[in-house]
Amino acid sequence: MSETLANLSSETRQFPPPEQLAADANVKADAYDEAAADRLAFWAKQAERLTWAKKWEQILDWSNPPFAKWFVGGELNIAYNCVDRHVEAGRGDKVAIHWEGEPGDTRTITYAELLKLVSQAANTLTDLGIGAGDRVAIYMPMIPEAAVAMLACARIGATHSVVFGGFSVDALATRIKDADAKLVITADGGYRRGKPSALKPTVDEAVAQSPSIENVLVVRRTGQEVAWTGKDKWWHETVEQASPEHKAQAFDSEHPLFILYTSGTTGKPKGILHTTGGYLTQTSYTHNAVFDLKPETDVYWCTADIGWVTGHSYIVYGPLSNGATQVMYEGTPDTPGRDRFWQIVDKYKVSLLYTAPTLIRTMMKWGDDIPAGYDLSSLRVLGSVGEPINPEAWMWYRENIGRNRTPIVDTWWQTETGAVMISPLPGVTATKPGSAMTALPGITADVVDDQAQSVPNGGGGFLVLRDPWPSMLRTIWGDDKRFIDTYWSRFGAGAGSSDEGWIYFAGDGAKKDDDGAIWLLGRVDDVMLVSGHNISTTEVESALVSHPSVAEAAVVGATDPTTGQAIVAFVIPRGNVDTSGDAGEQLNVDLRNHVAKTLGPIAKPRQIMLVPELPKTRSGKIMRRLLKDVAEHRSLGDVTTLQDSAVMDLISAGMKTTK
Ligand code: 6R9
Repeated sequence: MSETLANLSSETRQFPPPEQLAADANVKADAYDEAAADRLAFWAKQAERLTWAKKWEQILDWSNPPFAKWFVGGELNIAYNCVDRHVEAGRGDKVAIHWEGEPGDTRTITYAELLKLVSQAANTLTDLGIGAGDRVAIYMPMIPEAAVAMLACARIGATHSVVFGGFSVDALATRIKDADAKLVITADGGYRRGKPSALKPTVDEAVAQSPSIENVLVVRRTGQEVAWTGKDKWWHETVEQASPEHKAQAFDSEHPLFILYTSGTTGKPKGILHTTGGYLTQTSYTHNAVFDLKPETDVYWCTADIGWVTGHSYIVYGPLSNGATQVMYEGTPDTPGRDRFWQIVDKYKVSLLYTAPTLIRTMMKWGDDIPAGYDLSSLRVLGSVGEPINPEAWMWYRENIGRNRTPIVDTWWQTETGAVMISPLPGVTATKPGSAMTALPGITADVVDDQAQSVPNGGGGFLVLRDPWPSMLRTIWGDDKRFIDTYWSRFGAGAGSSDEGWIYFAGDGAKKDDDGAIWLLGRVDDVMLVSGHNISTTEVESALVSHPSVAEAAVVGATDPTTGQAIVAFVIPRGNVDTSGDAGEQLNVDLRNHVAKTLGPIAKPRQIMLVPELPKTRSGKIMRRLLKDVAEHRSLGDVTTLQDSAVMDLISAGMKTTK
């Protein structure tokens, strides 16, 4: 981006919070004033939500930026905070996890049972020679043992590194080696799309390349045949036989809790490091504030996978530290039928639902009549995370799932931020479809131009965070220089100017509307430069999705001899749309005109490809980089984080038949 990002769309709809919800809300409007008056005191108050073995001496040490220390000198145990203290307070019989396996098997785990499992697993890890500071790789399906494994590591001070259960041998081996992990915790497999899907063979191959691994702990989930090596131990022969007595020891507030790798667009994956006290403070606070969690009555469900940061912060650490009752689901949303999600909401009377735009758009594509067949009246707050949510998908979510009653919280954050940073508060904010609205209390977000100057309302540019926050990443594992270069060297003091503070560069484009609400516009690497205008992928995609024939869209800028870059769109038509022959040609023309009419002629795509699928990561983000390779007729770059590699063949085949 040379200057600022064009602001092409406008939105006038607005939805105030329901009156009763606003009156009963955990967090009210005064939280913003309180945090603005004294940000550090505000976060210290939130840290009091946790049980500390030793209180901190200093709230924030920022004397060596950008390396932050929060709650300096404090000591606590994360697992104690997520499990033991609820049992000690007499809530041992409360359900922690309603687990739903894909084939329909279920487990109900109370906090007392969770304490037993975590204690047994902690004892087993200790027996296997794992101690504080050691790294443990976790490569699991969505079963309760995944959460138990994470909590057991936290309990003994081992640093976990969860790797998505769908990643390849290479991806797993690279992550094991980068962190020098001593143990892998895995399973024989998990259920996906109605079938057992094996995990153990991938682990076997990765471990063969990774001399640091001493043991492999294997949960039996599917019962499928597995090869057995000298390093393997069954979970049911170790953990389930271990003593359920384990006393949690407190660790320093800055003790490393986990590493989670993000791929980024180039280079080797970055091991994002999170620590203890600040991370738990902010995940716990935001889970309570953003979802208005009432632990006694709410049933919460986050549909993310544990291998994504959303699973770490909003399945494991946030909800459990708050003593929530939650649903955890193993499988895919269309197994056995496309109504599985709504069946689960109805069955468990889910009141707080947290999911991703990619799923919402998929549900839109499948049709309104599917959710319409279910009683969704238990729902109270709906959340979205992972990508910008197009206004059209937001409205569909509100009308068809929230039945025009429930607030939507569009939560912007990253693996690096650890917890939600920008989001409405459900009892306070009048929301706008497609906007994450404003920074949460205690957070300072801004949109700046390339000189780090705040853009006026109505302007667009780069999203930045101006002040350190408790759950911020502490570094990139083993690479402090890359940490500084990637996040702190674009603007402010990190870029060498002495008169500006340290400014965190998020890598996202954003704009402020006339009221100062923030609209996320996609990764800055994806911004298209068309005839001298910086155009965001998000705005063009949202314009396409607002056409009744379109289910999903992804746009990229492809090199063009006249305009520098030209907009190329990949569009999935809705199920009932005729795309054969002339009808397809006509749709193509209509869609290009629709975008020109909605956003202006500058945003009119040069070319539209009708495709059956889009390439996505396992967390549902569209991989525009691969589409750009297709649009520019190059061979494909790194596809290791692609959810389904057959998709690219479908798209390339489609290219030959459409203009
Ligand atoms: C939590 C998570 C981070 C990137 C982030 C941004 C995109 C996430 C968003 C959103 C617009 C939202 N993103 N939430 N964009 N609106 N509500 O997704 O972490 O996997 O590290 O991805 O996702 O581009 O920079 P992570």
